[in-house]
Amino acid sequence: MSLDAKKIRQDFTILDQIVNDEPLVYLDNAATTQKPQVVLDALTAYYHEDNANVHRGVHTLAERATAKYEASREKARAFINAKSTKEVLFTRGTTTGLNWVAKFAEQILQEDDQVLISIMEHHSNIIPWQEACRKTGAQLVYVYLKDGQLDMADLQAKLTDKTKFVSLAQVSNVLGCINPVKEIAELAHEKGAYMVVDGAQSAPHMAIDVQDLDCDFFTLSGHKMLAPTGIGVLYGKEEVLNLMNPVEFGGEMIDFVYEQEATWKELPWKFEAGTPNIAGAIGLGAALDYLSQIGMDAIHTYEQELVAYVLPKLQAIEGLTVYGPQDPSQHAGVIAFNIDGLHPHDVATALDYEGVAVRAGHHCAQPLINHLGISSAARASFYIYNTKEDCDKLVEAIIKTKEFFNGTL
Ligand code: 7TS
Repeated sequence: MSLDAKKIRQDFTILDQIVNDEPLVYLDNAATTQKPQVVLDALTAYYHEDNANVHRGVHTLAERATAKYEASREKARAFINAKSTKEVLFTRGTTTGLNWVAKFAEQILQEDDQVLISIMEHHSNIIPWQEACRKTGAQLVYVYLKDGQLDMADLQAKLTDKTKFVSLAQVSNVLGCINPVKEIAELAHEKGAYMVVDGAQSAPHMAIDVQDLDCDFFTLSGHKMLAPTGIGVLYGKEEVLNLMNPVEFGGEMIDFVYEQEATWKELPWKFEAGTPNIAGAIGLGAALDYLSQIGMDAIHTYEQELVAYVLPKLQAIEGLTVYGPQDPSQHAGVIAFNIDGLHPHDVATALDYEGVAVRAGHHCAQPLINHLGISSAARASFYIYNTKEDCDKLVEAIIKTKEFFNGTL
């Protein structure tokens, strides 16, 4: 079953605007998505009707705010099919989640241990590991690419008894490839390593079942899946979270505090020090309801249809290079590209003149960009409200841009 993007668009009034005299075509969804009216309404209703701190008061507003906040945790649990809400920690987003996991790694890693990541990782899945390795004397090892995708033979060669953590994006924010993280989790576990999945670019676009993936950790960012900024989820298996020390300390996360020591609350609250992003969590709950109503399988199928439509058109443009897998069926809705002789920033600026919003730069993946032998790339990324007309507009605008810079316009 496919979805009705034109109907969905009606829930996103921001899309209905003119930019540089052209109707807006928003293709920067890998950076952040727009928010549907139901999410904005959930935020407004919370602030209008229920605003209070959570887990503290016995008064009615505090109870309502707490109930809504915890109801969102249950929605997040169901969305990723975690066993229990104890395994669902609210964070600021993927970056925070990965930092917490890398802090846990500092408890485990010893000199000569290894952490295995890939060259396509976002900086959020590189720098926390660099820090953990620097502090413990462990080694950060990279898996490289084959045909624009993760090289599984390289991964298998580098996954050894020394490997204590494997941490990979399920979908690359530049290459758009989908990594077989379930298969890799099995390989990692055979070697006794923890499996960490960066789901920032996958959770918004496909059904996630952490029990089926059998990963130890999974991160997502609300703002990339219709929710507000500043809210995300770190999933961890209960038995693993029980081994993990809290990263932040303070109010909300304690049971008893004495002059020299304190005891922590149980999971998941022992990780959530301080007043949390209550409105953000409630907004995330509304976003997850909205996505679930459409259906994550329908979303995945629809985006694959868009990619199957637009990728060949882009590949057919002379001088245009698409990075990542060339086969549309293996390419998620993130398409990074360059045009011979044109700087991607100029391309993005020219596309903006046509109302088409894309991102240009290193996409917080400098090691990958270096590995590809380029300094930056332009990137179009799609979501549920994008249509084939948006794809046509992108292709037309790129051709116009090429002609403009070639002096033929
Ligand atoms: N991991 C991946 C794969 C990402 O794409 C991003 C954000 C992050 C982690 C970090 O997420 P955050 O919500 O904590 O910032 N990616 C991008 C991007 O591609 N363009 O802007 C942000």
